[in-house]
Amino acid sequence: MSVHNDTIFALATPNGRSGVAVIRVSGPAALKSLEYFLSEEDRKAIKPRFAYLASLFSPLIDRNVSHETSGKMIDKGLVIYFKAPNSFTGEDVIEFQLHGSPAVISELSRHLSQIEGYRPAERGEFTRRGFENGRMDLTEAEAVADLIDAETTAQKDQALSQMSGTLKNLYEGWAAELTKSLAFLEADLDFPDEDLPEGVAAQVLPKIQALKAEIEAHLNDNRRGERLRDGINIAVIGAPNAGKSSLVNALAQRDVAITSDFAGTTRDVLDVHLNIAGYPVILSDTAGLKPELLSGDAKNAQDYIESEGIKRAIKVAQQADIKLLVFEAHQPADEATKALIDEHSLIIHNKSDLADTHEDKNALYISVSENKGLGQLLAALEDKIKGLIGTSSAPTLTRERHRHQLQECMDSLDRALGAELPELMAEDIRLAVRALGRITGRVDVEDLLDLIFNEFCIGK
Ligand SMILES: Nc1nc2c(ncn2[C@@H]2O[C@H](COP(=O)(O)OP(=O)(O)O)[C@@H](O)[C@H]2O)c(=O)[nH]1
Ligand SMILES: [Mg+2]
Repeated sequence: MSVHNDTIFALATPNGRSGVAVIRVSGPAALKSLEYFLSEEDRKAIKPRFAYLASLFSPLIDRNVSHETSGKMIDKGLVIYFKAPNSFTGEDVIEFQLHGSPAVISELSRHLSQIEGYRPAERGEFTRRGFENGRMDLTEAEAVADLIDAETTAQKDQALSQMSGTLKNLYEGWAAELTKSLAFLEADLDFPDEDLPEGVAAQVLPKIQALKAEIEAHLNDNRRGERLRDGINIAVIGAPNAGKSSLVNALAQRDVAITSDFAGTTRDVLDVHLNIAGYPVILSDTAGLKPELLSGDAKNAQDYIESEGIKRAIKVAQQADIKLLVFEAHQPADEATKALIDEHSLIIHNKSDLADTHEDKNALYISVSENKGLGQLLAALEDKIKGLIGTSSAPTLTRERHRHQLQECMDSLDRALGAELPELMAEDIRLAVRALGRITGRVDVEDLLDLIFNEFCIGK
């Protein structure tokens, strides 16, 4: 049964004009909306989980309109009834699919707010009710938000997998295993002696050790789930005039960054969001590296701003998941940029049109202005991204929140392994189970809920 007394409603589709608008109503009094807007005949014909075409009328009970306008048609559309508990929220839900007209939407919303016990929904409130009524755990609820925010296929796939319970099953499975060990320990707790009984040690310790290794492997995933959710940071770094901004524009396929022959055109870091082979990427254009500007005092405002830009460029380079190091093919390699070469960088020689030889085997030769080599560059980037994210289908944790609790769980298991008394071991295992329970939302999460569901839009 639902834990809420009030009935909420919201437009579930974007505001404004559209072909269809969906207005959702959820709560114990959801069916009352049918009494308000539908003829008795239509109301009686409605069955759960069947779409029913009906005319909606402004209710006679509406005191804010004159007598002539009550009973006037609001719109004609589909009505779907989801009977509790078989709905997204676990409560009675009515969905009105009407014409996506601002006038229709505002008229229906106004009437809904006048029904007793009805109020507009808050952000994520439908999903929150689904969680509170046991329709999904927290990781699945978080995945709903991720799915709605997903801009690329890889993000969508990850969200869908989490939404269908991959993380929940993993964490609940671990919690169940620990609970078994706990039961075993507790059965043995009456042992009077100080030492851990041998049977307990033999049964429980290997299990905890194995589980710890499994959690550790899950944590050591190179942050691939979080990277996929938040976007992969790629920094474009190089000397002034190497063609960094031109490259960013070419990859973005539009003029986002200003380019020119004047060294020092790009001052601040400029971020562009891209979709590379289904992966979300944040490409950062940066100021050209000029080591001399970083050392001495700035002589003028111009230099000061540029040196600030260079400091930022270096910071972006350090934090990036991947670096595109841009050199000029016809010039000696720039030392400051060369110093940044590592396993996370791609070496790019731009302006290949100006160079006679292409002899650096580790580099990609491109010419942005002649549109040469960009296909290879994209393919190389895709490989790097795949190397980073991995193509494994193992469940990935997608939030720092999960990571933090798993770390707590590991710490407790460590203590459990070192415990000398069964009581203490049991207590630490209990703490480890709690940490897992906080991820799925089974324990201690009241204070977290506002934070989690505020990420949502209204109507979800
Ligand atoms: N010849 C040639 N010139 C290029 C190429 N790519 C960029 N440029 C030019 O190099 C200059 C500097 O480019 P810009 O993108 O502003 O360099 P940044 O300072 O590294 O951002 C501009 O005049 C560009 O038109 C290229 O592939 N070949
Ligand atoms: Mg630039």
